[in-house]
Amino acid sequence: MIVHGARPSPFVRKVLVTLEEKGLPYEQIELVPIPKTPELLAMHPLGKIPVLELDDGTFMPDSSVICLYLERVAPSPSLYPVDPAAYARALFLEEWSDTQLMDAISPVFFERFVKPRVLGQEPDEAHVAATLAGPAPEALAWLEKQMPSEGGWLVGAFSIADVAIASQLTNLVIAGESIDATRWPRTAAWLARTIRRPSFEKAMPG
Ligand SMILES: N[C@@H](CCC(=O)N[C@@H](CS)C(=O)NCC(=O)O)C(=O)O
Repeated sequence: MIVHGARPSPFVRKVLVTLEEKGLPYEQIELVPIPKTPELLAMHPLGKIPVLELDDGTFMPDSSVICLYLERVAPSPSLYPVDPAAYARALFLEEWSDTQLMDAISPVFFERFVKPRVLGQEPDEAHVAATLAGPAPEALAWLEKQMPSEGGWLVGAFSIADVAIASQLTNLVIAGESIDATRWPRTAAWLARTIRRPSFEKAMPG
């Protein structure tokens, strides 16, 4: 299998961590989705990353779809709870992460990483400050309430919920921010625990 995508993307990271957790062999080919080339649009109708290329040469878009596919390909270790309600909660936390959390924190990463490194533009620190003053802490306050009290993971065993949310939050770290342990102690401790996993260590950009 080949993962097409750029390692700094949180959605690509989700897929790489899932592959690592499951011990599946893969190759990764660096692909930045700007501009949306005809080649990229042929692989993904929305021109986004990641795209998983299967051994038969077909392309599978969307990190959530890819992770569910990988769970079927390699059911053990499972990243999806068996209990129906826990399964639904893990999927909801993944969805919240991919949409709400992404929107709340991505301006920091966009200004400090994508603009200077990909677009050759100056970061807008006012945009960063506004994000860190409003949307980001609102999302982190909600997330803190979902965290386990001592150790452990978001939905019982380590799951796709942990993979998805940590894949987003690591981009705050890459952009030079940290999770304030005085405001969000459970989230800070959980993130530190999560990114120490070998899967995250291997999936982070070099
Ligand atoms: N729901 C998609 C979101 C993927 C996504 O938005 N990827 C970003 C990179 S982090 C992208 O390709 N952006 C380019 C664009 O939206 O034009 C998934 O989970 O794969």
